[in-house]
Amino acid sequence: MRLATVEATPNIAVVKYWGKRDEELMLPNNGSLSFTMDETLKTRTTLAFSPEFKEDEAWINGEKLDEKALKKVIKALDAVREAAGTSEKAKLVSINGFPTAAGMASSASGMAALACAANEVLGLGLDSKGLSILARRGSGSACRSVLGGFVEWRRGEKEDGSDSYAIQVTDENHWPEIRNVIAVVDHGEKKVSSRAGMKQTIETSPLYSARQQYLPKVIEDVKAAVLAKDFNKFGELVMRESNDLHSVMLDTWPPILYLNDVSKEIIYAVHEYNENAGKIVAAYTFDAGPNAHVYTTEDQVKGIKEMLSKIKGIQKTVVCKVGAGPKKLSDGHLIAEDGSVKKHHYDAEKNGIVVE
Ligand code: 2P0
Repeated sequence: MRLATVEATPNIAVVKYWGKRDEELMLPNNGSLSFTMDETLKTRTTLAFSPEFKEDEAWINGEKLDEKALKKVIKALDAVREAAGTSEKAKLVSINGFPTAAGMASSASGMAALACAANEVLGLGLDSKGLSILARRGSGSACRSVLGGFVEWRRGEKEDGSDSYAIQVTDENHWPEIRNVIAVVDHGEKKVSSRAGMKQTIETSPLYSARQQYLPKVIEDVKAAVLAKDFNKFGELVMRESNDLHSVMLDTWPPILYLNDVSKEIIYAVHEYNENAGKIVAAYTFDAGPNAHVYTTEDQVKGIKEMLSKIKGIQKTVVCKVGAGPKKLSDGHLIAEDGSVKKHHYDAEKNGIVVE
């Protein structure tokens, strides 16, 4: 048996991926931009391969995956096996090093960790481009989490997906003051999955094609604002882009509404906060759910937390910095040498992953 353990972190997009041009290869209709988060929200994954394993098995947050959930993991493992030219079955054990109640999607960090662990354990020798393509096969947004800092997922033009991968625009030290104040509004399962929702949008939203036309310019403008560290410009572009995404979701038939009344309160409160500041110092962005990610700078965190504390319905706030990307671990494996799953859990008080 061979194994490797990697920790990866989620990324929060400021220009969003929504819609595929190829569902099998997970190729997007548009490019996207994100910041990779720091270890506040890490996912640890141990991946093992052995000719003795009879079938693929996976455990996430201590629970063995059922057939339906396992399907997504097997699809990612098949892409790994294809790259490695092996038919060996795998065991995957993964845990989020943050409260599950944080309401954070972990598919990006999980699939990025899987790709990086596969690279190590099977000796694939992939560079960041190869890793990004492999992670993309597991989940589109995961292709951005193989890199730290500020990341661009290039749409690509080729049918085989060989030019659709993420590149680092700036590393985590370029704009170290950037923070993401996450307002956890709801941690329940979403009603419509991203995968189903984006498909439905492409099929039914008349506004979607307009979005596709102007996104390339938005991407260039956001990149320029980040490179110039111009928060005022960055913030406006980010909020307008989030609103645009949620407009096409509402324009979908039947409509998809991820924002709830608390999300809307946050939107109004951020605009009021900026108005009082006389410029844009805080910028909300929402993914496929009601939780707000308020991008800001370090000096504003206290004020923003105060502002959010007045809104009823926010369960907690979590503050993240920009992170450096995945990390290989030499110990702390979640699988023992005999192939059994080690006892492990997340300790909220110590804010860490404990392996017995
Ligand atoms: C993003 N989202 O760019 C956007 C914003 C949700 C809203 O990427 O089907 O979980 O696995 O490729 O990556 C969510 O989509 O979907 C997503 P699949 P994924 O972050």
